[in-house]
Amino acid sequence: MIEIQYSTEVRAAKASGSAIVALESTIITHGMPYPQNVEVAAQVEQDIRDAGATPATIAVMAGVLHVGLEPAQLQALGQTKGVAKVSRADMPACIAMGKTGATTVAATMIAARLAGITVFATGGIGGVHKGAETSFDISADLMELAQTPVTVVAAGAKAILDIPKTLEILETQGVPVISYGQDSFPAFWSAQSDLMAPLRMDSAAEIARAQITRSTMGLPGGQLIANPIPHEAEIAAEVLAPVIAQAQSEADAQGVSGKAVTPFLLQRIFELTEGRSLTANIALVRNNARLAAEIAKEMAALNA
Ligand code: PSU
Ligand code: MN
Repeated sequence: MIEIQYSTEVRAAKASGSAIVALESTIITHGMPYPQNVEVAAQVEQDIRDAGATPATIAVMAGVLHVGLEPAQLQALGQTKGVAKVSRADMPACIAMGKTGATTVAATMIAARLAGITVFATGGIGGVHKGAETSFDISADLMELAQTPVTVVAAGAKAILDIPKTLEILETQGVPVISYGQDSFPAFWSAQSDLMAPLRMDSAAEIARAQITRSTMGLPGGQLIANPIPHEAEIAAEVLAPVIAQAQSEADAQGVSGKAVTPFLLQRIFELTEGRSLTANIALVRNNARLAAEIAKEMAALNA
């Protein structure tokens, strides 16, 4: 077995069988600037505690897989420059080479499964990029959802992605895509979109039962919970469309490719909206953390 370093609170929660929510670290190192990244990460952890669950932020630090970070470790990660972004393909190499890496949705799911954690909150997942028909750029997050039994709570997918194609891949891979409390698939900065979600659930208990039923049937994989952004934090799609188009055309012009694409687009959108995108991002991540805590509590009760 791979060595896992647990934080004090996660070790205690595991010992008592209480609810734990995994959190990714790419959002800290590649998704938001310092110092807001550390402030938001700590706030999201506190939201999970306030909701009665234990947060487990996941990262590789100096070759050790951490599940739960102590406050000083979170600070250190948030300030380190040039941290690698690690997904399924690079996490084992990062550990083997003794390096530090921030985990994507895919890598966080893998670590959560190793640690026996079944619920994970984030902002947005990776997906099928615009122009994927020529670039073939499809996030490993989608294939991870098909094979690793973790329920991922996100606010839908960003319009930097081709959302219809992202939903098609998830369907092909047999991943349940469940909108929480509404019929349409939320579009990250907007609560509503004109796409229907394949499934809808209105309670954390249903979501927990669906994941457990999936595993009991011998089906591998998790589920994607699409939780709409709170109304007061929404940004209209018309405001963001030109910003996203500009970020995308800069990425194309500069030949940005591979795993650099998503961080490049997120950074440019942050700059072009003068931080407005960040305010919305914070509100939706906190909202996802609260729902994930409720799901994790239901799972813990069902597994007790
Ligand atoms: N989408 C967002 N915010 C993010 C990411 C995606 O709206 O922070 C990050 C997540 O860590 C996600 C990763 O798992 O980017 C996807 O990268 P890629 O497209 O290279 O797989
Ligand atoms: Mn990619």
